[in-house]
Amino acid sequence: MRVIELNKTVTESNDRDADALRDRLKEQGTLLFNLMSSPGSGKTTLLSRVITDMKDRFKIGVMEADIASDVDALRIESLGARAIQAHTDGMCHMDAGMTERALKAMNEASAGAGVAEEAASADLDLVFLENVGNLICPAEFDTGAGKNIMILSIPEGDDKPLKYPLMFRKSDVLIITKMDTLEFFDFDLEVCKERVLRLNPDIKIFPVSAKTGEGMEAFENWISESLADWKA
Ligand SMILES: Nc1nc2c(ncn2[C@@H]2O[C@H](COP(=O)(O)OP(=O)(O)O)[C@@H](O)[C@H]2O)c(=O)[nH]1
Ligand SMILES: [Mg+2]
Repeated sequence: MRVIELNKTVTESNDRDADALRDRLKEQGTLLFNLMSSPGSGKTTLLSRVITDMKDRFKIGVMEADIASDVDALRIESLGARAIQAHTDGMCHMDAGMTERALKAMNEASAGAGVAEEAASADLDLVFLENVGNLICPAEFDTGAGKNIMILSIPEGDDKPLKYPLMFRKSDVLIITKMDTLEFFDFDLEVCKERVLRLNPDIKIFPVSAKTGEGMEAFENWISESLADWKA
């Protein structure tokens, strides 16, 4: 597994870098999703199901950002997606420069595996960045993604929108996952949705279980529609 060590980007403006990366990816027709959540809420499991369900229709790449280890990238690669593990030098988020370097390294690794270098990034339809697990710092840095997705899992509780409002405000989509565990927790789905919509009336909410597959089709349809809009 290719692992890239990323230090903090020293640049005048992360927002400007993010806009430039987004424009370049749009020209290529590659849609980058920034996936954010607490550790253990189910990012890698959700991505695994998306890859299994969608890899025959779309070329998919995944960048796994963590402080250490390569377990997530290995899991993803075994499913047939292009993958790279990025280590963030202890940092709790990815910025746009780090995302750009991780993308380049992922494409170079695949170029080495027989894909021509220019074609390496241009031929991907969907790229998912699994951001570092926490609900605070990733929300503060634009990565250059076309869409921001956050996950809240049932065991984390329905009060998280009250405690970490910024991430809920910044996200285009909220996945409420581990729906198969709803009966064991005092999570009130309707109360949670109301709290989220008060912070962000435009957010789309998909309750799913990545374990049973419940609700996944609606989320995957949203991914396909978002890509069609992005390429239009
Ligand atoms: N019951 C249940 N468990 C899940 C679901 N999604 C993930 N998990 C479990 O939650 C744990 C953490 O998942 P993982 O995908 O590694 O979380 P990440 O740290 O956010 O990438 C693992 O034990 C998964 O099997 C789900 O929909 N339902
Ligand atoms: Mg993970």
